Amino acid sequence: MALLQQQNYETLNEVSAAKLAKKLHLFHEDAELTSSEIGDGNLNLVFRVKDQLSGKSVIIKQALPYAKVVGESWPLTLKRAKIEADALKLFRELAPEFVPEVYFSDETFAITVMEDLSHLSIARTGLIQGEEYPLISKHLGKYLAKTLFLTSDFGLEPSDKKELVQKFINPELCKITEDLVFTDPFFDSETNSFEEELIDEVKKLWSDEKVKLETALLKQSFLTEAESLLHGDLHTGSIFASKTETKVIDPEFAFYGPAGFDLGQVIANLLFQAIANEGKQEGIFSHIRTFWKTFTDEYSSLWTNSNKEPFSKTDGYLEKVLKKYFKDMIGFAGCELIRRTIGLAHVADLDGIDDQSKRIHAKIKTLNLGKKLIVSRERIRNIDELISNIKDNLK
Ligand code: SR1
Ligand code: MG
Repeated sequence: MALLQQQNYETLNEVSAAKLAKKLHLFHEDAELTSSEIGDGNLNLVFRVKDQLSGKSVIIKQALPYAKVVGESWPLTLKRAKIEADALKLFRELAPEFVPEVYFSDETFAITVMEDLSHLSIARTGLIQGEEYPLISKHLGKYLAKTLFLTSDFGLEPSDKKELVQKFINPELCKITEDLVFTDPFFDSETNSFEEELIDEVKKLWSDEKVKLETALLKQSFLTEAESLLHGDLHTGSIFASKTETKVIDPEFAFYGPAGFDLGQVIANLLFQAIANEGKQEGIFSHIRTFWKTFTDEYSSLWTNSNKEPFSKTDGYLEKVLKKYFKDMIGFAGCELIRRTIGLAHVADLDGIDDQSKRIHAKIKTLNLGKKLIVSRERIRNIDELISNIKDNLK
């Protein structure tokens, strides 16, 4: 097939995706391949190619030169496919049990060929349907302890870390987050989208100088603090799960940023479930506790056993670092709650509430909780205080 000998990008379709898989010798030459486009995200094409004889299958993901969620009017760099493939490979080295294997990637065609995880469900969809993932919080705590510690100045020699910072410069995708998470929802911007019943609450937010000041500081942290290689978009739509397994996918937003950003996205996206369904609150709070405890236990053990920084044995240093991550996590979670409620790219947890008045009520709670977390992040001292603050806000 000519595809990979060409110099120029071309969009795959179901037929050319299957041909590509054959050309890459991912299947036996007698394989009977079927191919279907299964992408339901905001940005990319995703094909599953399967051999009907052996049952073997792979995923071929291709970046489009624009944001699918908006259309061709929003051009987007294809370089993100290389960032994603490189990040998947690195994260798999660091936390193999939680990351799919990459079989092949090509920068020109913006494709990544990887392990098919279709025996698992997208965590957001599963959670909405009432599935339970008893190990997801433990797994995510371990995954983030490893990826955040081992890519930081504590886990790497400074020159190795700087090489990675350079490799993962990702200005266009960072700009999406800078705008859609940290800016647009706090102003009357064209990208925002919300029900008219929310306008009074939204106007309150736009005129809340305290929330805006704290959000500006969180945005500054996102812009300037190259602590660790982040996934950068770690919501429950970027996680495949079952009762026993958890896999983190889609790191196209990866870049060096503040560790608390990934941590905060995880807890905010769990919180959408607690807000949408009161009956699930205790279960979600328990997940958030487990997530933070596992993260701090694993991170502390890496700190003790694998730290490259001579100051790491200094009394109180680890505690200071974890305290900073904790307060950043809370603030970034607040921003994520707000942006997924009134900005661009909502979540099905809230938008899927059919009853209009329940949905509006849930969204108002989300906005208020988001604001509360942003402004009180410095005062909340530990995970129990965080949960009790959240409970008070969801009453
Ligand atoms: C234009 S991209 C919109 C959102 O989709 C991605 O998953 C990120 O969350 C981004 O903010
Ligand atoms: Mg994504």
